[in-house]
Amino acid sequence: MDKIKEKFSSIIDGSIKEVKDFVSQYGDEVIGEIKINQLYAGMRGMPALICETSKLDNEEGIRFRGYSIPELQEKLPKYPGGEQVLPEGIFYLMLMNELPNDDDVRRVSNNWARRAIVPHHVFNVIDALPKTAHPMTQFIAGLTACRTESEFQKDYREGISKSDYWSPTFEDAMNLIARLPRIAAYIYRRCYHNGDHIEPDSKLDWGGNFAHMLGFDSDEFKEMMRMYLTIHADHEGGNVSAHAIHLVGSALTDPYLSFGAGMAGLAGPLHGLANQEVIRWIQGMKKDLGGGLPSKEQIANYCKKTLAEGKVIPGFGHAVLRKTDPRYTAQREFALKFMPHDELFLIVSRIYEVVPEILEATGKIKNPWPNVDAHSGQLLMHYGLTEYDFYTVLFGVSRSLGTMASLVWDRVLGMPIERPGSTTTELLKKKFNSK
Ligand code: CMX
Repeated sequence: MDKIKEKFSSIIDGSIKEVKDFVSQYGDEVIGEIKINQLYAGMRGMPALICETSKLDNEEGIRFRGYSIPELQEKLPKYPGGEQVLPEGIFYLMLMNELPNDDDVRRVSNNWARRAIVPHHVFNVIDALPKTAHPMTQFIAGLTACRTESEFQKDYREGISKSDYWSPTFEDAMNLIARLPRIAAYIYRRCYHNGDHIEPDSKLDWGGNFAHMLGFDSDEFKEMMRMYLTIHADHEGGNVSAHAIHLVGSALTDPYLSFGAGMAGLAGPLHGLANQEVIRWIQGMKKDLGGGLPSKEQIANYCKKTLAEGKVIPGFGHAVLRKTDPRYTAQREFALKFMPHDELFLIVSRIYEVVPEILEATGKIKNPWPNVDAHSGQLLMHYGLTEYDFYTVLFGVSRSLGTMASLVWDRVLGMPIERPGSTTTELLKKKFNSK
């Protein structure tokens, strides 16, 4: 057993007992009520899931195992000589519920580098798709093709006991995380660089190596990638991608297919695909206005036009958050430091000054503030990663960190198959009309 797994296995018995004791003591307590309008409104605000890795506060934003993004920027280990924290660290924290030290993150990096070999048929599956297929289609095809390697699926067929499910899930989760950058980079180079692929550099960290395989070798881009992969890692359990992974995983589907289900959710424009939509929307605005830095008034008019056409302004709003997303702020701080005069950054900043007031004036939008996707494309465009159809794949690579740590915990805690009840409008009407 490798050192990370050994350490993880040493903490799980205590956690299982803690949860069992808690549920047996407080299992009948009530934590909320369900209103009819919540059933018709995407279950907003309904506490219905356990997700140990992170928790979203509507005013403050995300906390990973209790730590906010600014706190983690202080506390997590950084790449030697760098200023941005390593995504390996946030994974370690979410998995172990403990802050890592430098050795811990180095061990995670090395562990993933050892696991990173992608079986050849995965590339063949991707190559069978036209290059014009959306990168998320190729990503889902590639990562689900890795299922041939699933330890969980193999052990289940061989009759593994329930209490050991976590172990092959851990193996699959670690292998999947390790392999995703290679699969993603393969798609990127295939679609946009004539299939001129770049071999991994196993001496680099997970994010640095990903940047390298994409073809971006500057230290600054690597730092940006580490930050990007860290802040997108998890957003509690109820968002579409995390929830889909948990839900599908609850049927004891292996981690590869479960993660594929989540990525199908991430590929929706109201969720992760919004990161590409933001850049598409800004480019549409620039085209309409003939280029250059649009004035506040021009941005306002373009927003109003978008709304009048019955479309959303991508990158703004959130189902839970009610303030500027701290993931937006982290990216803005990075841009202020490394590219304060970049024209697209100036546009993104101006949009931030204009859009909330316009959205607020509609009277129906609960959160007029920017979310993570309002900023991420700008950073990538700055460094020349301009093929925005690819952006959601980057989000997906990062999202593996939180969702795979969660899935391992689901198996540790023996989370049962998820099966909420549903009702019909007819039945509800009968119940309440008779009152
Ligand atoms: N532009 C225009 N209208 C918006 C809007 C926006 N950015 N955000 C919300 N609205 C609208 C909703 O479509 C809804 O309209 P109807 O009542 O006509 O259906 C109304 O305002 C109320 O919505 P809400 O309760 O404030 O928001 P929801 O919880 O329903 O939806 C979200 C949240 C993110 C889907 C929505 O704000 C949105 O569509 N934003 C733009 C897309 C986006 O940036 N998504 C990325 C989110 C982060 C992520 O997952 O990556």
